[in-house]
Amino acid sequence: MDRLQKICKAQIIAVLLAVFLAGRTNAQTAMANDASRNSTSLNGKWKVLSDPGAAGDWKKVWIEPKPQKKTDFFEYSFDGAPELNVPGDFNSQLCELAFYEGAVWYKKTVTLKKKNSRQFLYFGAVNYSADVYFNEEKLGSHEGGFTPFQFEITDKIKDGDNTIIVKADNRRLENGIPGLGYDWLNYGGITREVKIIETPKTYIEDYSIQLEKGSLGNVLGWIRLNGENLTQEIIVKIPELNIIYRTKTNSNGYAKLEFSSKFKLWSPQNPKRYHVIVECDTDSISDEIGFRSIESQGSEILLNKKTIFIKAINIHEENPMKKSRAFSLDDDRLLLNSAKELGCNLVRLAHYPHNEDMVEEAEKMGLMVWSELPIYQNIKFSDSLVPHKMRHMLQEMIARDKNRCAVVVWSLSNETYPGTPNRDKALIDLTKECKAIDSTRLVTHVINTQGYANNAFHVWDPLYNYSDLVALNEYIGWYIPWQGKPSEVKWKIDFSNKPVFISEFGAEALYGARNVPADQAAYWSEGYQEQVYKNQIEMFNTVPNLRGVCPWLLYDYRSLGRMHPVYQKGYNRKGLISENGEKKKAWHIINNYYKEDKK
Ligand code: GCB
Repeated sequence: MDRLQKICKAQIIAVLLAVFLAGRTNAQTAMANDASRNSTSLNGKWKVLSDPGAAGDWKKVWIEPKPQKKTDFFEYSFDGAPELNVPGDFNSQLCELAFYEGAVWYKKTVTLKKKNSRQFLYFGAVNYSADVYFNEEKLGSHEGGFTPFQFEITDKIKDGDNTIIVKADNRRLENGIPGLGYDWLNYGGITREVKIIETPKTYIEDYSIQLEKGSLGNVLGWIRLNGENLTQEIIVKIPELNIIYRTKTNSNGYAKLEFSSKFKLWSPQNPKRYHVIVECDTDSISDEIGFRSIESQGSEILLNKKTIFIKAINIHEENPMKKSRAFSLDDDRLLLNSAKELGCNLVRLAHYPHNEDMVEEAEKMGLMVWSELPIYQNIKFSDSLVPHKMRHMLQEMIARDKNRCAVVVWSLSNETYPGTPNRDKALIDLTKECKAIDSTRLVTHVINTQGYANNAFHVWDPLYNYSDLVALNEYIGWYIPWQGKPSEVKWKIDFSNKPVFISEFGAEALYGARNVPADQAAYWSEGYQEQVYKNQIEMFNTVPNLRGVCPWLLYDYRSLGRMHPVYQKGYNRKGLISENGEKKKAWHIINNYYKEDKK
């Protein structure tokens, strides 16, 4: 068995194990490249019943009996229920659900026909967990609010009306990922698209087509078929390069792909993508794929073998104008155009995988993507289910975006704490797993445990031994006051030969707070925030091996813990832009910094 086959097998075993142990996660991992499949959209209005008393399970609301006798009644009904738009979070659509964290039952009736092909019910994401019923039968469950999943419904479809009922539950779980506490709004519901995807009986379930690590011309990948007819000839075509590559799948439906060409490489300056067609006898699928290499070498980050300085911005998946979770192309473009205007070459999509189109749009626009798992702050690593949930989310994140060359970083965790029982083992195992599934990207952990005293930083967390970047969050000037001149900060970094990336820094400011003291944090003034940014930029010159920075963050965003009644009003105000699109003074500081040519 070659290495790629082993990786593929390891992936399957990991998924099966996670399914077995996590229990709740028995949905299938979504097929690759869902967007190019024949599908019937189930977006639009769905009937909903909110279930704050958690009564729906024992009442079995997925079964909808109608009163037969005069004395019959049932204490629930979707008839007459309000409707919500899918995709979309429920919090922003019904004012009584504004801060709701619990179950909402969704129902959609769809007219279908039995067919000779295969049919899959596909969800782009449901936050946080989903129980899915089809014609009163439970298909299964999924846990994790930010990745796609599917169920095969080929044999369950009836000619005529078919009913889909979904329990979407965004209750926080002690052993959830994220756990109980996080600094963003917990938008719940069917937050991404829903559709029925049709495929041939034996279809191309998954494939990986990217450059081999360190190579500028050699593609190393694999393909996997699903169905009865697993041994088939495979052809990969890239017409623009006259590539017609042939291979054959083995009895497991698996084939390794390896070919070379002289690619025009994808980069922020030239976000070139090629039309790629993958064919077998029974199926054909097309994609737009870019080719680039990303590596860290000593203290450098190399894109296509050339050193690069990362000019990044943190983004939450929220449309600030609509005050809702972002999901549409318009939402994505609003955020990404703002990142471009700021002068960025990378977007850190914090702190969970954002929607699929966001990644694709970033790729088209020449923005590199940092994709992250919601392993955020206090995770209960010692809970026996948590490592399996982590692996499952990792596997789903990579499965969806592995052919997006824009994704250059898999970020596996943010601000976890070394003292947390089982943290190190769980995250080290996860890192190994990530590298085994995808060896082509940088893998990182983001950490905020460095010490800052007497104007000196000590960066020491041993998790950095397993990270390609020393990615650190520091809020000097906001949560921690300066302890000397920014230009004289001293550094002791215990991992001296790795690129350093300041993944978060910043300060809060209310847009328009200009005629107030700019030297006192408690006035939330734009001037104070601006000064923090000026100081930070001075400090950047002191950081050894600094290879990129990433302000926290692009837009002010909703977060319940931000309770100041005058300045915050439920918003984290560290945005460079207000929720109404107004640029704060600090925006210009970073914009100018990013205009400088940095190597
Ligand atoms: C952090 C977190 C980010 C927070 C930010 C803040 O370190 O990573 O999610 O929202 O600080 O504003 O405090």
